[in-house]
Amino acid sequence: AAPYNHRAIEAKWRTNWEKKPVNVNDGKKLKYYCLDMFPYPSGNGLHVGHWRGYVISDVWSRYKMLQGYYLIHPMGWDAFGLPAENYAIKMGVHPAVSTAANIKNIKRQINDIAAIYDWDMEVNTTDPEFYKWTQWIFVKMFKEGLAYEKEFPINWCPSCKTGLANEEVVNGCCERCGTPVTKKNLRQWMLRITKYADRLLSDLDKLDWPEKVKKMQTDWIGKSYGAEVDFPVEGREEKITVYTTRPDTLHGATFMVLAPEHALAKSLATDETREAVEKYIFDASMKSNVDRLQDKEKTGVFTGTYAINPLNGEKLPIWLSDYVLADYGTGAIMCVPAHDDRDFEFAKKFDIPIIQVIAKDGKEIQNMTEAYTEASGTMINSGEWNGMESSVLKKEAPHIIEKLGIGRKTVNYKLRDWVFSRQRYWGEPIPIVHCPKCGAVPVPEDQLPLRLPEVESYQPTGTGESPLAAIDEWVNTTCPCCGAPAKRETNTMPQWAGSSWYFLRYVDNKNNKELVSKEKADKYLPVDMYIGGVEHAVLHLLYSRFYTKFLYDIGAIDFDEPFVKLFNQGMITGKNGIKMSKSKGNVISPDDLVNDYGCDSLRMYELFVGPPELDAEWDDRGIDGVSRFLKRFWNLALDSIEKDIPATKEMEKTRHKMVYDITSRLEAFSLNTVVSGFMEYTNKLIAIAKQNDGAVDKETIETVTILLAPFVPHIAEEIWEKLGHEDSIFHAQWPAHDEELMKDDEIEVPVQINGKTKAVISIPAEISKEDAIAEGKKAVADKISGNIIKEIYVPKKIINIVVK
Ligand code: ANZ
Ligand code: ZN
Repeated sequence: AAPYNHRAIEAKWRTNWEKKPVNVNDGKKLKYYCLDMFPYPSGNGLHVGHWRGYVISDVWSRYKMLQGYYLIHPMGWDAFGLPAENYAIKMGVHPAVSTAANIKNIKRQINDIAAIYDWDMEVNTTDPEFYKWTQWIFVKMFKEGLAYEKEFPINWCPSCKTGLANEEVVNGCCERCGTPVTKKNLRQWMLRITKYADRLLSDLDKLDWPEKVKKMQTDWIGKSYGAEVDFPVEGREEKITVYTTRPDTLHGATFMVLAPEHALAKSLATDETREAVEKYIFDASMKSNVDRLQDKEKTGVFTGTYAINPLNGEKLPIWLSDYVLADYGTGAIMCVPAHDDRDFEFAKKFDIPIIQVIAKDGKEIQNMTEAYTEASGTMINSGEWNGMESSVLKKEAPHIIEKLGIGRKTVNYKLRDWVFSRQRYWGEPIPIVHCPKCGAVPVPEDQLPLRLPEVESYQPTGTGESPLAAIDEWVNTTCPCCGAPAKRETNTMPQWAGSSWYFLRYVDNKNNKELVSKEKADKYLPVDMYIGGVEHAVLHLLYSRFYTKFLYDIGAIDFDEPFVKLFNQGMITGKNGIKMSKSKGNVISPDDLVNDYGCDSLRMYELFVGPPELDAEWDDRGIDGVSRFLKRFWNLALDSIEKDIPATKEMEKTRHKMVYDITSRLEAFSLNTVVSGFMEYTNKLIAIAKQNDGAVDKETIETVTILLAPFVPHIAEEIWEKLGHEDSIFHAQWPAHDEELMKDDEIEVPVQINGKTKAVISIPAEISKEDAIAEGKKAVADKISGNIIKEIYVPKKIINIVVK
């Protein structure tokens, strides 16, 4: 047979597919939407690690096509964001220019994968025709009260004089210049994602997602039940409300701590403490969140003022400490050092009394050395509550507190509203006009998109405003409401804005009337399978669910979850598990491998390196094995086509077993074992061919070729053509197996004990020695007496059990 020439074959089919696309919508087929997390078009191009995800999604897509679906498999660009902006600051190249160049390069590389993307559906988040709808969603949210303004302490780099997103703070320092990051109160746009907390939590049940990701979202939303308790302040009118999940421990409170940012913090100081209190508040404001959350030694300052425990009238000193967060619960806590680790540490350090109120086995501990944090045991030192079981009291206490009129039961979430503004240039302008009379007024929907204007300098201004603030003719406008002179909002949206809804736009990307038409949304949405890295478990995947639910609520779409099924692929790493990156110099580019071995071999090898959900170390050498396998199959196929022999029983059986095995492994997403399955079965077919004039029947070759097509589309098309087909292999049907034909032939063998036949049993001809002996022993179990000293199976002839 002619040798396998990957270059010629791959070039030929690339041209053919371009001329005649294989994924066609005849209007009758069911749709299947397989989505990749769209990439950020970075200047570094793709490495073999990026290939993995795209190959996985392409294999799955082509498999679905062969099952008869019309495939929605789009690709686009998440192109706003920091790297393009930093590059602009450094090189003076407009982000749009560098982004366009990067897209061009990555698109070329993606084409090398032979992924079957529908480029007619392409979107780019920085295209005004796209971000028009990103802005439209914001306006809708604003009108529904979900977008609002708030003063908020954000990460602040005192050297770059700019606000930073959490992702831009690396180890407590500014990503750009390395200066330690502090906090600054800035007016921010917020999105009220907390309003959706309950639905985001309960609807996780509907999703066919990895349990790990569901758990991460559940923890991130962090729903907990507890109580708010109001503590009077000695000698003052105000009460301080604390949030606690452990109201059962109320008798054990020995002090109270407020976050330094708490509204009352400053005013609680007395003449003696004022200086120390103000210094503490100032110092805390200079600390980054990272520092505060890290478990360093506790710090704090006594305000000089006392609160009264509303349950028993005890006096509690009020302290300030930065281990209490301003934006969780009420920003104030009652401290029960006997039963909370942080409170225990604090009490020890500042010599505050510790009162145990829960006792395991009813015994009080002398000289506690650590907090007893379990909610099980008997209540002690707790007045009327003494003797109660603490786990029972924990549930009842919120009701008791409510009845006593000293507080109320609450549900609390860890989830915070979403800080949605960035003081940067390269993002979607927030479509709001600030009018001195009307306040914040949205840009009228028919005036969207509000285009990002050209600027001279991309450098942040230093005032905590975006570079847009420096463009007077853009900032100064008129109020859409009353016509008075007004100013535009100059903050831009975060990188996540476009990626929260882009998957809806693909299916109707040229619609200039709606975000997506009802008709197309009904036909093609939602996403059936979403494939991408696990690093997006909480942010992107939570934001997308929030946006989808919002769009559902305003009637823009008819479904309220975006991604039915989710698959997270593991990372491809360099040697010793080190992440591939340009700075580490361990990047392996696919370009040379494609040239030397071909796209088909590289695709298959990407899957062969390990279970797709796990990280895998890249080792070039393995690709040889895959490439040799393809050559072996090529030769077998061509010889078999030429000889055209009839099928034997064994060929038929092997074919059906293979269909069954490959399909079930594919369904289980066990793609690496699909590849090893191909290798095993091909070896088996080659062995069978050796006994049959060097060939197997054409139907077997045809079937295996279809099974291979999602993995190695070029070589599959070529063999398919040689088999005499005029239409593409991707219009063939995925084969089905026949249970009956898979079965091994049965043969009859005598079962002997010490050489005397005691039974004759029927067993599969290809049975293993162990299984044959086990079957034989079962058949003569009641006739065996004494110890078995030897078991013999002469294949297909006899089973003999030797006893003594
Ligand atoms: C008294 C108490 C006694 C508490 C005890 C715990 C154990 P989760 O489950 O995470 O919601 N807390 C409340 N607001 C806080 C804030 N802003 N910053 C830091 N800590 C805060 O945790 C709720 C518990 O964390 C609350 O219950 C409170 O301490 C603390 F034996 O109140 B607890
Ligand atoms: Zn106005």
